[in-house]
Amino acid sequence: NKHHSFVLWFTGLSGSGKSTLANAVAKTLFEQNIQCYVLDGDNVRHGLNSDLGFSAEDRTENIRRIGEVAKLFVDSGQIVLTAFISPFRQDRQLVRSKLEQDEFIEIYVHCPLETCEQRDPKGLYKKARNGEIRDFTGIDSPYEPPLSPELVVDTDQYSIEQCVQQIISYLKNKQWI
Ligand code: GGZ
Repeated sequence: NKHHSFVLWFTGLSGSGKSTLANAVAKTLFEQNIQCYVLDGDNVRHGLNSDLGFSAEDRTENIRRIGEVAKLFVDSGQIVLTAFISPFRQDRQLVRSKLEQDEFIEIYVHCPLETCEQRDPKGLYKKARNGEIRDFTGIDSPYEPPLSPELVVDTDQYSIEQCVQQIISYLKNKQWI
């Protein structure tokens, strides 16, 4: 059962819904007997990248390594979903440049900062506003939105289920799944 291998690269602010979406898309793929794997902060920043923090340099190195790992997955014939803020355009472009056309699907998880800040599931925005955390994306560290992503999903206007369907429809339309 051979299929096209690719990376679904989710990018967006903390609290925009990247991990939730990536895991929901993965669940839908599993239900169709399509194997895939989700890379996110939980399995990468705590392991492979446990030496990295949130300075611009460390974020760039974080994304570079994740890009290399994603490429290994693609080379091994897998579908991989990555859920990292990946705030810098140039860093995402570097990952794209290491993969073939049609192997890098950039998904901009769009959600206004105000909404992310209201959600604040881990209380990190509050800490960033209080000055307890420095270099927090959207507060005192930049986020550069994609200029021409393959997909934009809006988690402020649409439900997770609707966003998942948008992504699945895109992949079906390409006849990749
Ligand atoms: C942004 C931070 C920070 C700072 C800790 N800035 O909502 P979360 O908690 O679960 O997701 C955020 C995660 C971001 O890690 P990434 O590897 O995705 O970032 S990057 O792509 O920029 O390298 C947040 C938590 O880590 N976190 N400190 N200062 N997010």
